Amino acid sequence: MAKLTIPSEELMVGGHVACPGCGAALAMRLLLKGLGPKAVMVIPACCWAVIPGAMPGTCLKVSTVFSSFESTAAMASGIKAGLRRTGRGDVPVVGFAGDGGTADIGIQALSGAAERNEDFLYVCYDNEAYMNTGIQRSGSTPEYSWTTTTPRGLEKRTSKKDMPMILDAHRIPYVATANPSFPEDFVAKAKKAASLKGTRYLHILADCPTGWKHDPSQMVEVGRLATMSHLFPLYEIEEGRLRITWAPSNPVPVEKYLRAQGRFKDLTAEQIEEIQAEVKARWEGLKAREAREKKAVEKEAAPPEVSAAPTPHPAAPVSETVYVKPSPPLHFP
Ligand SMILES: Cc1ncc(C[n+]2csc(CCOP(=O)(O)OP(=O)(O)O)c2C)c(N)n1
Ligand code: SF4
Ligand SMILES: [Mg+2]
Repeated sequence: MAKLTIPSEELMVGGHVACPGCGAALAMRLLLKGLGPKAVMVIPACCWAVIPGAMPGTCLKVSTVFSSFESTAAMASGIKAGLRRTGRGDVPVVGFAGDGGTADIGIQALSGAAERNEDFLYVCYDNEAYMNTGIQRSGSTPEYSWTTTTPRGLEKRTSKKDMPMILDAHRIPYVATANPSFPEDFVAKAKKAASLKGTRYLHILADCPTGWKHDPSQMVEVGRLATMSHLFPLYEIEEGRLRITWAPSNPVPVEKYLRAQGRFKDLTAEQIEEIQAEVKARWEGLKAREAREKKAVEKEAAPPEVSAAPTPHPAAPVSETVYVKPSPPLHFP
């Protein structure tokens, strides 16, 4: 019998108020299984600021701090510094934001924190639009997608920002993609990310039946098609070295994924062909990079007569905030 690798402990319990079939809800449930009960979540304005339920109730059994939309990474950096200062540096701090809060409005704080290699995990659950405020397009909305601000006939005409690769360009210790439709791979990456130091980034494809326009019962299947078609590949980049963690040997046509969703209802055959060609080119780029980096590592491990290959990018030092000794407290009468 196959051994189950996903912990049975539930850190997200009943009572959440997400729509039926919400991929972001499943993503949080799986993520917490990988992180464990000590995690402190920092959540900005997004669906997940609402999903836990009305105060004082919450479906989350971990500490949660709500940040302003743009400051998730800054707040996570500060919380981690405070925990370190008070001798609790082992507590994992996790920013958990939507694609709007990551690719658009929070990108400055995230980029700054990643450049300093602040010690936290940042998770973007990417439902490819500003869902909480009514399905407006974000920088992560894919080309030709319908949203309320890219209506029929005026669908989005620019590509989705490639956030994992943008974070990889910051040379942080760990970047990975994950998909709740592949739970073992998902939880393994959450666990690994939690075990590392420095800035770690997890990019999750989070189906939103409300905005993607399909029946909620199809959430897991639509997510599967995203990876089965190579449109959302599963990979991780550890210390600059990319590894594809799971891939189908026979990808399904990307049309199957697109046709399963109302937001792509009006796509023409030519547009689908264009998307298919782009998916193929990106996939081949990933495969080529994986092969190149594997070869470099093998060369490095070879006996000394083989010329030493350059190591993948060196890890930046983990940011340790320098503290100025506080001056004695002021006493007011
Ligand atoms: C500075 C600021 N601008 C706008 C808003 C309004 N707002 C709240 S949630 C949200 C959408 C968030 O989108 P995303 O980050 O993709 O998360 P999702 O809602 O899709 O889960 C917006 C625009 C806000 N709260 N603060
Ligand atoms: S709008 Fe989408 S992301 Fe938000 S709770 Fe509903 S299904 Fe989830
Ligand atoms: Mg979103």
